[in-house]
Amino acid sequence: MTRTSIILTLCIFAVTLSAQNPEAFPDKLPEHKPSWPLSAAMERFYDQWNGKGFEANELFSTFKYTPVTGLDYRNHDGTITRRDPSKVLKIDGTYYVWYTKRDSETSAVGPEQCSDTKPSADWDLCEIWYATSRDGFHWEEQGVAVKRPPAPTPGHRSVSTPDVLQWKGKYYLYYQGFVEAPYKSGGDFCPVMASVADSPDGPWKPADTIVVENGKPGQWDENAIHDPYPLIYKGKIYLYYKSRIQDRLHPARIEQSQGLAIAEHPFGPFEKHPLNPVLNSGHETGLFPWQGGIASMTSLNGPEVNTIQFALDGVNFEIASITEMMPIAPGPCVPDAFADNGDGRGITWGLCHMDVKNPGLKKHCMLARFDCDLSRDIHDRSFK
Ligand code: AAL
Repeated sequence: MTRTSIILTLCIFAVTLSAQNPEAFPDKLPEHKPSWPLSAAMERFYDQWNGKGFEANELFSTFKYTPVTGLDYRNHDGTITRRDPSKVLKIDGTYYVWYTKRDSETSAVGPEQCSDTKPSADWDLCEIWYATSRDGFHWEEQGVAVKRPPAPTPGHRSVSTPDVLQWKGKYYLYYQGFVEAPYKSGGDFCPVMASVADSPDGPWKPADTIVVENGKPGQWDENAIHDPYPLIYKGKIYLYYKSRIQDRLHPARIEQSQGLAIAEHPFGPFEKHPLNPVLNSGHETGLFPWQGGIASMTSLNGPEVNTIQFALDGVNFEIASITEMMPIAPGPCVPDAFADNGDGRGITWGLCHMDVKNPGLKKHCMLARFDCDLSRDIHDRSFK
């Protein structure tokens, strides 16, 4: 019996079981609590089982990863990279995603060897491209969305790490605008730019304005404004972004952290929140509307790495669960209801990028789909 037929048989068995015995997969477990004394952990377990408390286990999930098809890698020689995907939008039945794409003569060669044609880092000499899909697994690259503008407009060296906002019938892309090769002067410096289009297929009218500047010297976000991530929340645009706080105890170690800037209009003005940074860990931003607040997939760096965090006010985040996530945080698929601030029901899949680490292959990234159960619909959080 082939693997496929085994899987098919198991699927048929599962469907048959549920069809014959609807109790086999109840969507709500019966109220239950044992009569014997319980430890604190088991009190929490039965509270959650019985739908009390924060139902923190709604934000527990495993993650499953599947490389996407349709986006070629040219034999992994590092000349092509696709990375830092945006959240996925579903528009008229088609899924859209935007991402960083580099197609250069070599893989990244570092700041000393880089040139106008040789990238210093994987995200140097990049453009913002986009792709569409009907199922989230098989994608078709549609072309460039935002090219590098002419110097001296920020982004003339590289535009990277996009995210997308659907607002009042228009589409906005936010991305990092590099004016020099990353690490050339020791840093990964860039402000956040924005572009607008009437259709997700463009054309995108490049904005030559910076919408979120680096912080002033001494401020937590003076070194970088990365990974812009817009969400609609309380009728405003909440733009989360990553920066770095110099770790005073270990100056050689810089910790990633995430902040928030809020605006009434997609091109700003954006006001940075006085409590920034609002997350003390994480790397790429990956957030979604959840139960009237905002949840964050906090991965890769920091003391609270690999946690799902929640803030009812979108600012004061608490750890809601721990989970194993890809080292590179995903850009979640926000349900169709994204435009009206998301329905708070959570997410079940999205896209992320995976570093190609096989020995002998040149450094670059490829896009993958992640599946999870960060949603209120399914009680069992262990995604198989
Ligand atoms: C990514 C993101 C930002 C950084 C670089 C490209 O993972 O954090 O975009 O600048 O790495």
